[in-house]
Amino acid sequence: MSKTPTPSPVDCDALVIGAGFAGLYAIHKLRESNFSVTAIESGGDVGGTWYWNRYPGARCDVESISYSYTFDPELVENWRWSERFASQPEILEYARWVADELDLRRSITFNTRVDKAEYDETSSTWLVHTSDGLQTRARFLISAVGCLSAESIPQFPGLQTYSGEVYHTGRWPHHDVNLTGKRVAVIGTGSSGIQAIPEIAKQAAHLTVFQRTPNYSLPARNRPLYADEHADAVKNLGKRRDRARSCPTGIGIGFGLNEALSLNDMDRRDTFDRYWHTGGNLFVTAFSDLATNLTANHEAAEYVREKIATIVDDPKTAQILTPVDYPIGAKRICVDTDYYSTFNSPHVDLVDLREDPLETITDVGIKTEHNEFDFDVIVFATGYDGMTGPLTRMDLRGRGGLALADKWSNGPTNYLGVALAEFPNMFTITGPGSPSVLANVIASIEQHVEWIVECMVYMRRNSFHEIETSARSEQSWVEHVNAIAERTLYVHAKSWYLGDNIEGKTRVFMPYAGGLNNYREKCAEIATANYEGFSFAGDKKSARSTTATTLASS
Ligand code: NA7
Repeated sequence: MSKTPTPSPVDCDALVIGAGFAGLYAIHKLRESNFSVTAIESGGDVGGTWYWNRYPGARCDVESISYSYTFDPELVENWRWSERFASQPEILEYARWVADELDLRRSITFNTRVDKAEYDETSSTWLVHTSDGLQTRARFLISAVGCLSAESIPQFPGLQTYSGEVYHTGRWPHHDVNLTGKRVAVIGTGSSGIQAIPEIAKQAAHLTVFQRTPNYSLPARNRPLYADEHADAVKNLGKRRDRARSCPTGIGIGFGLNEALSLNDMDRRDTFDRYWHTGGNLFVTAFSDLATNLTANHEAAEYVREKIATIVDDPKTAQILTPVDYPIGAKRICVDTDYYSTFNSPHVDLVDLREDPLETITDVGIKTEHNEFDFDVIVFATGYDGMTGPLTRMDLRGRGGLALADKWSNGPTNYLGVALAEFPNMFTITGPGSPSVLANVIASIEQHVEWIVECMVYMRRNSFHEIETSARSEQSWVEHVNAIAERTLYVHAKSWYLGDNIEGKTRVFMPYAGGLNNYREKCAEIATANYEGFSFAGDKKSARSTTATTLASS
């Protein structure tokens, strides 16, 4: 970079977008490192995903002990999860508690959206426009918007004419939704639909599920979390944290050591039985090659298909619910409580949209090619514009007014999943190109936040006021991310990982599939090499005085 623009005063060192788990830790870490910070949150409270996803049955598919911050031993000791897999209300309560414990709320503006943020090249700052009509100037823009916050309702013809109640799982109302005695439709059988369907079935007079693609779902076998498990998690925090960081999944448990086909049929089945009865999504890690070898994967898929056939009474329904045309785990694996058995209830029906496609939403319900249905309520469990949507839905503009949506029109490009060429001084926590959704997202968040803040400290120490990556660094990272994805079975299914669920979205595998451990190492190497792949600009004197001004207000 040739020019070294003079920094101008800023309102804060960093503006963080979002106050979910990523935003909360970013605020804390930035403040701890003496950066002034303002966070903008569209919701009325902290929690992000867990603030919005209030649908019946919403629950985390990562075990509570792992789905917790690890950066502060006191937080680990003083919060006691009640269940093995925490429910949405409990996780939201945890986020609220953390915000209070660390006094984070004073840095957050709630019920406010970032509408636009533009990089000012003359001052190396971001000017952020928010829905309250205010503008905030910050040296750094840090996105903590999450990967699954831009909900998607497909534009079904007639949608606007429907006169009943309409809900999306990811924007479930904050008031009570009474489904008792109602005729309810659920469209979508991904993780959200699969969690919601058994709970909705308990309330509704009649439930009709509209399925386009069947999913593999594994029993959660949720249960109370025992006191000794909590005590062990506290006592062994250091070890747990190290293990989580040095394994691909970010939960301290990697893939099994054996290849699936190295065992005879009976031993392989015993292993699958063990995982199936233990519950949770670790079933897909039972063998070392389930994510990379189609033949090995077929064995696991067949095992689950057999289970579906034994749980579901009606053979035709079982057949519709059985995935056959993609490997297990290639779409995000689902974890459920009583999903398949719900279809044995006489008041629950399944419509196979592959056989009977949805034509229109009518004023009273849904019309498919062969049938018409009346509903009091339609629930869209139709997912998200994953990974890129939360970012491109804001009007983010880098150098020369370049819009992020234009830069990413052919798929996301960035460096390490954390920084973008032409968008200096901007960082994305768990952005595309990082492990994020393929690992324990809390471990991913902690790693990203720590890396970003350390980078900012490095800049302060060296009096740099601008950091930017290059198109070349981006290209090499994107090629690396794609090369890893091509070696996995993820590319053998249509999924939101590839943007398949959003019409017109370029098909690119977005997350980094090389494992959190390898990713961490790569990030650490780059930092140690003075942030190889980035360039810095700085004016010692003015950069220092700007920081001093803003620190005074923190
Ligand atoms: P998902 O996993 O994207 O699931 C969305 C579901 O909606 C899935 O079954 C889709 O079928 C279905 N869908 C989407 N568009 C349509 C249309 N046009 N017609 C019919 N059906 C449709 O979203 P979730 O909210 O369940 O889960 C998202 C993530 O949250 C999950 O992976 C976890 O990480 C947590 P399709 O499979 O596309 O045929």
